[in-house]
Amino acid sequence: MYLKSASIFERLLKQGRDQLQKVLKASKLPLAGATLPDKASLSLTKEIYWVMGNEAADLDSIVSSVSFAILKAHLNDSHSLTLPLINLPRDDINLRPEVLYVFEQCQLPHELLLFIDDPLVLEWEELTAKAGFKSNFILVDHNQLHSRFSDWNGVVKAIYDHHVDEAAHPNANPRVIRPVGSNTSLVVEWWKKQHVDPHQDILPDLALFMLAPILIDTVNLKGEYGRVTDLDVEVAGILRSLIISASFKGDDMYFKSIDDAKVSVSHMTPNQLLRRDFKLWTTPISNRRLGIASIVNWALRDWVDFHSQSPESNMIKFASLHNLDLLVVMGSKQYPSKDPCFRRDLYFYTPDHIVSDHLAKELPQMSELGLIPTSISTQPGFAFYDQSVVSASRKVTFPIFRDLLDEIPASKPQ
Ligand SMILES: [Mn+2]
Repeated sequence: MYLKSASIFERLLKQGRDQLQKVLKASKLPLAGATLPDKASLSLTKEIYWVMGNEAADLDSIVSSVSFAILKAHLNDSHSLTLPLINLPRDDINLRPEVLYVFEQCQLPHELLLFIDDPLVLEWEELTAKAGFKSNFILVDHNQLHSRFSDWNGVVKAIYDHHVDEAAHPNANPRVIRPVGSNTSLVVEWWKKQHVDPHQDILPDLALFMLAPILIDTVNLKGEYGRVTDLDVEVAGILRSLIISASFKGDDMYFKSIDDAKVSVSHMTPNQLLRRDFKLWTTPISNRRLGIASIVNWALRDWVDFHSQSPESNMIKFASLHNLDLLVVMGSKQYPSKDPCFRRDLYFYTPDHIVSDHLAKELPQMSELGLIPTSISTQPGFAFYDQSVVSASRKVTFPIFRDLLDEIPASKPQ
């Protein structure tokens, strides 16, 4: 049995939490007047480096930071502790099913990760803000520390990125910024340059983990999309040769399964479904708040199938949370065995009965949408339709709803 990255990962994250707790305890947080940890207590700890990807926190960013940290831990560096920090609130990882899928494939327990809203991380932020304590960063997949971290007294020690150079942090060393297809390719390149023991390869499960963003970001290494570079191809070849997982059936299958996972929504809560791709506007004349949630790979009946409940209570909750005058939900789904195989439905909720009456009267007349009422709700304020013009996306529906809302004078005080 080969060593698993998961065991390095688990040890690293556990050690990270312990070290953070030690530093925080030494600084007497969260008591008022936090003090800088004294030398004695600090010498108990290794220096902490946060390795962090960009704000979009996509697969490439997350894999870059996690794999860099695992590889660094594998180097047995005894002076520092490099901890991956996920640039997301913890709950939002569920909005990235392809990321969860890749962690699962590689048997890495993503629950152990540190996210920006974890209590330990928030305490660290408080410590650095109050006590002038410095935070070391290694930036991956971006090259300018985001202003969100201005309270962290951030010192950017190193950068590995494939975006346009924003000329920030000139003292970072190394400062590798090169336009390759996937940032993860730069992490593998870094690993190769460490001249570690040639027998100390990247572990098989970590190779599988790192191959994922390289395939996704280069569209399966296909040249015609103009994303792939020689380094990506070379690195993908190295990683592929290290993978021993029986479930790995080659690039094409792996690429497709990650790509499929992207549109999988069955694990999401109703609230996550609604906010995953949600846009909010204020109408120019009537000054109403209009929100349209688009849900891919989702049909109205899935509410009942997945959540054993009708959508009404979820929609009322969501509309009130965002203070909406009108919530529109657009579902779309592929049915491989049906004709037509791509279908859309559209439904709305409004707490205002004048708006509800107006929409119920006008919407079925809109030939751009081809709405056919379905008799799914008898609750006031709701309407549910099949949308026969499947090409009409939110770009089409937004101006229709905006104009319909603006046809009714606002009834509430502005
Ligand atoms: Mn990237």
